[in-house]
Amino acid sequence: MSSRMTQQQREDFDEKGFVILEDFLTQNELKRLLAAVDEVAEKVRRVEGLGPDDPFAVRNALSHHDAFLDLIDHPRMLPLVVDAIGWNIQIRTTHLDYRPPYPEGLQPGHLGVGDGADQDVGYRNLSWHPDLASSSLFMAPSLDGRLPFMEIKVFYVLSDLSEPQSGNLWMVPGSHLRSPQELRDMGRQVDPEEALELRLKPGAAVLWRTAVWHCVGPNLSNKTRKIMHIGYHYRWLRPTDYVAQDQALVDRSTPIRKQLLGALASGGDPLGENSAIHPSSQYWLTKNDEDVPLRAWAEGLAEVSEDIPIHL
Ligand SMILES: O=C(O)CCC(=O)C(=O)O
Repeated sequence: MSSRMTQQQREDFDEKGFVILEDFLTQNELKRLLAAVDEVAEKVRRVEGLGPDDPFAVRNALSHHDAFLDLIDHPRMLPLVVDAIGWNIQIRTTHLDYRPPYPEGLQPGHLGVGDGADQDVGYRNLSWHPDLASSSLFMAPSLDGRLPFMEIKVFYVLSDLSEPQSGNLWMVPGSHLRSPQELRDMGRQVDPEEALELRLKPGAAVLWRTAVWHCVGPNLSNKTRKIMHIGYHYRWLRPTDYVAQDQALVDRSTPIRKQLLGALASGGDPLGENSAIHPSSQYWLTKNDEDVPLRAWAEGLAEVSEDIPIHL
């Protein structure tokens, strides 16, 4: 695999809205991530007073364990991320979802409609949705009613989701090219023929446009669903998970990681050189290339990958 998407991957990304990478994580990476999930799960249960069979989600997961942090600039994934969305990015969210098998007797609703007892007791993301389309987020429709391209996520599968109804992520291929209003008009009911239940083994990754309509199916298996989404968006948008990351974390990070953590890698004045009279947020329009080291990195990568494929 080269440092950029292959032609097939690019077609999948543009037309279906996602690229599936089976066996992406090594066994060692997977083992470390699963150990981290167990460690964080114990902490969450303690803090939130949850039992072992309760589902939970953690946001800003990168701040809870270095195994999660290391995913944000994963050396084999970052080139694909930058190829997909460019270098002017930061982390929007790092999301761990932990979903044990449904308790006996809990009835799931219709797929993607969110009309069941499972939705009522707090299982999340059961309704078909594109990200960012809620009326309290993206309020002005674009000219053609479709969501502009604002972000991508990488979905990492940590537990076995190769069987149906294991809490799989469902997607409607190509739906990023349709308008969120169409989904609302459909009463959020998607013809199952149009939808795809991603059946993936531990270690798989999916690079996806979050404008794709998606939902989580019920977990009727006997295995806990353990997954992560790492969301990347443009630096001039506001992240979900943080206003500013912990300074000690930023201080111990590489320049590229600092950028991804939403910090200014140079440590310069966030309002630019003339902050008193003509402030110009460097988070919005960067004048100093040192604040966005991914730019030079991406340019170097583009030169290298013209001749020499970098094997993943
Ligand atoms: O848990 C998942 O895989 C999906 C999460 C989701 O739909 C969301 O955060 O918007």
